[in-house]
Amino acid sequence: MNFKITNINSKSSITDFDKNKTPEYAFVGRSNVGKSSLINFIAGQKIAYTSSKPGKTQLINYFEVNSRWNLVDLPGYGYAKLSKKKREEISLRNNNYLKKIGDQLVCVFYLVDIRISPQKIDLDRMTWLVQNEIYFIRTFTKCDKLSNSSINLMLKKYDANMRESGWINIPETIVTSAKKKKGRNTIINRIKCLNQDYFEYLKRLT
Ligand SMILES: Nc1nc2c(ncn2[C@@H]2O[C@H](COP(=O)(O)OP(=O)(O)O)[C@@H](O)[C@H]2O)c(=O)[nH]1
Ligand SMILES: [Mg+2]
Repeated sequence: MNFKITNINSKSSITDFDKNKTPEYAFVGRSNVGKSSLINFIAGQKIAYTSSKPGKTQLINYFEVNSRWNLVDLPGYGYAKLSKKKREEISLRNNNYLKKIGDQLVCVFYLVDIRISPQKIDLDRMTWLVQNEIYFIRTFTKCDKLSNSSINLMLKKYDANMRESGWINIPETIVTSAKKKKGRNTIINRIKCLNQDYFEYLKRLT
């Protein structure tokens, strides 16, 4: 499946001008988790800037796909080498976007590195999404780094940890590797389905 990227845009915040009816899919997670790599993998072309140095993307980057929907690369959380002020600014930028955009934000892909046990910052961010009624899919990255049995073990541990932290329903989950090209079809099919639901919802509104 080839996508046509019809527009690329970077902004520090969204305004009413950015609010329209185009469905958006935002990629959220800690710095260096693999957001830009996953976006490039899904798009099938290098559109987002990737780096082995964390903390590079500090703006909200929009990629319009087939003139129909948007992929949104959000700045990463928690990069320790940035100043506290800068980190707070990024966190605020993310929250503003996520809250302001409204129904147009169809789904957040919340990225977590499959090798790392649950971090407070990730659980807090996912809780925040639930509290703000933002639908998200827990998306594990870099699964090429582990064997299949270790992947299953990490998933089980992550779920157990979430339950211990009070989660009753474990979020929908996708396992990916941009490097080994795993999970693209699952994500694309999910986006297709959600796009369909979203456009039907828009029709019902009019
Ligand atoms: N092994 C492996 N490395 C990855 C994968 N995805 C990203 N990376 C690496 O992780 C680092 C950060 O990736 P990037 O996409 O820039 O992360 P971002 O800061 O979340 O946008 C880079 O060195 C990537 O090459 C993956 O699926 N497998
Ligand atoms: Mg990035």
